[in-house]
Amino acid sequence: MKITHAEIIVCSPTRNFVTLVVHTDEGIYGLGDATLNGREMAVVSYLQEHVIPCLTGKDPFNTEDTWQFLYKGAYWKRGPVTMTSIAAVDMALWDIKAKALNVPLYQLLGGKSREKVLVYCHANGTDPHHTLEEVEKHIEMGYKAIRVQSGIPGMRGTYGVAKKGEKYEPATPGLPQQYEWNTEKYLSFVPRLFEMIRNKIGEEILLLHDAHHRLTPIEAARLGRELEPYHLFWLEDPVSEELQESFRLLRRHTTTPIAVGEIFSSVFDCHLLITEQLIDYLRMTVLHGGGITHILKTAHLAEIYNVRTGFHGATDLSPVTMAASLHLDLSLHNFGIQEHMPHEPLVDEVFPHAYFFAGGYLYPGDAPGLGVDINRQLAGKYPYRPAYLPINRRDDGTMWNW
Ligand code: KDG
Ligand code: MG
Repeated sequence: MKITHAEIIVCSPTRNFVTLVVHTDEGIYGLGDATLNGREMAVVSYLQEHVIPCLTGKDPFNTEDTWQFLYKGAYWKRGPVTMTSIAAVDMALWDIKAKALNVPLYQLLGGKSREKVLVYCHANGTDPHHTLEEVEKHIEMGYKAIRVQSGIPGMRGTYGVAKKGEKYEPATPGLPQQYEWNTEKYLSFVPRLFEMIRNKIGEEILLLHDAHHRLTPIEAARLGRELEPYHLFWLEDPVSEELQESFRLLRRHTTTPIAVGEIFSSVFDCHLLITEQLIDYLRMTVLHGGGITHILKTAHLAEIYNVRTGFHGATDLSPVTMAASLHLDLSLHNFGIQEHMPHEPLVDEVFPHAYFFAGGYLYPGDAPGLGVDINRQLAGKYPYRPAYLPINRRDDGTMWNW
């Protein structure tokens, strides 16, 4: 089998997605997600100008060699644009291989290690009362694990919280929206929020929280320690990820489990975190972490050090990534949990898929390959719209992590 050509489909059915379609001389094609939220066209250009011309004539079964060709061959290794582009090709090739062999992808990744994939959803409220309502609503929907984010009294908006009644959507058309940040108000509020939620719902539901890179290590240590009585499943992105060593300080002070990695591009962003056992869950995804080929290696390293996976699954990752994640989730021994932020119905229509949700779990389905397709005609009706992630500033105007 040979790759004949590849094409990129950019569409915006409620939000932007970049999809790579790799075609072969046997008529089988594979899909890869290439969406880098807020920087979409950089990946489009990288693929179009520098990657697609090199794919023609390659055997799509040689996933390892093609990965190394694109990684080593670029000379400029790593970085989100490069690794997202490589990931898109890698996903598409694994999709082709599994389709050609007429098996669901998980069969090529070790088969089933479990029957179903535990997921967590988002409960985002404008205030603690609304947040509790959202938690209770999601418990009724069958979720067994819930990420809890709440508006903070005295602060105008915070990470993860939309206006009441609206869905949370970080990327917005136009120039970046500005949010405000106050560490002191946040730190005194969050433990009280979790105390209230635990008192109302009891111990059974798993609770998670995302600090979205905003604290210093010692501030994060205080938060982790004060949250201990409420037994979080994880505290995500407590500090900025660039400095792996900073997790040593945090780890010394708290038993609250730590999750990190949705912005990681490769194993070299987390080798220290894994080998020193500074984290409990790795959030690096197939999409931004170099594809199935590279995630497999990273997850296997993590397994040795008792670090489990918790793949990023926000709505800016297309159903192609969700499918790839679910095949990995089903097969990796050290799977922990999968994020599930359901796409809008229109997105599911543009990307018809075999995976489905039932009773707090996702199932990848048994369609050959990834089990996702793209409806080109429908996608064509929703052209790309430039959109940005928000930015964040402290009360005095200092730029902060969003
Ligand atoms: O594009 C950025 C989002 O994917 C990110 O803000 C979502 O933090 C996030 C999460 O945990 O899902
Ligand atoms: Mg996050």
